[in-house]
Amino acid sequence: MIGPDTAGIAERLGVAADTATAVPQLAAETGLDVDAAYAVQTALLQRRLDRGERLVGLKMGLTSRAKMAQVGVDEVIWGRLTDVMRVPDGGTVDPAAFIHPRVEPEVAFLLDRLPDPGEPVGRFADAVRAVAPAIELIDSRYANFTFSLPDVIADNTSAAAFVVGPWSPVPDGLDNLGVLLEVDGRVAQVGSTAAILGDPRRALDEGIRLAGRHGVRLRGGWVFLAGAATAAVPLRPGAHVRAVVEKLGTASLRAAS
Ligand code: OOG
Ligand code: MG
Repeated sequence: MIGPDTAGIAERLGVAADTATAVPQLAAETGLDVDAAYAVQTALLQRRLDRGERLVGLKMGLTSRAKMAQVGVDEVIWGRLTDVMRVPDGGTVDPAAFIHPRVEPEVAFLLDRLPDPGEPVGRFADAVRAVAPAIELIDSRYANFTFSLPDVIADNTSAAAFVVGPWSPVPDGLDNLGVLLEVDGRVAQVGSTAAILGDPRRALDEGIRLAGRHGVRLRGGWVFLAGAATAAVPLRPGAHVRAVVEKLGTASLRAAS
């Protein structure tokens, strides 16, 4: 049997992102399973590397119940971050460059010394140099922000842009810090880092394990997004967004009007 056309699907999703034009879901129609979907994601990354982007990290998706419930997919997933997706803290994005952008509050890790795949992380503080509040801007390339598990994996887990706030040394506990997402000074979402797999440190074990299955090894110097602690909210033109994580501070982003 001929497998799904990985390169063709990656091209469709890549063009959808480049032109901010939604496409219909394609996993069911093309027989894409989870493994093939990660192959599409790798081809999408290659398309970015071919035009000069650099791989700078990895993001986890659906590590919280709030996120799983919002999109109706209940498996932890991971995707790739490139330098072009990074927006400086306090920076501005053009919402017209995206299809239906949403923002969500996250915790970022700056990776340090990573164990080999299959080895336990050991001391989290050895593997992670610093932590920061972060905002992820997600933008599903599928119409109506609706997708199946292989669809969202193929679409690089809706990754579109991210902001990392000021780095801090790893605090003693990361497992129960209050998280707020504010839009124009009003609280839009409230949560806790406990929502992220019970403790965002677990997201790193999962990232090492799940990416390792596909031959991807995390690297020192990479940014690692542990996944959103709350549901995402639509990013409207002109909005000012802040993610506040207790003890870690604030990351912010503006949408041009
Ligand atoms: C999938 C990406 C999920 C997170 O933090 O849970 C994600 C989506 O919601 O479109 O980035
Ligand atoms: Mg996210």
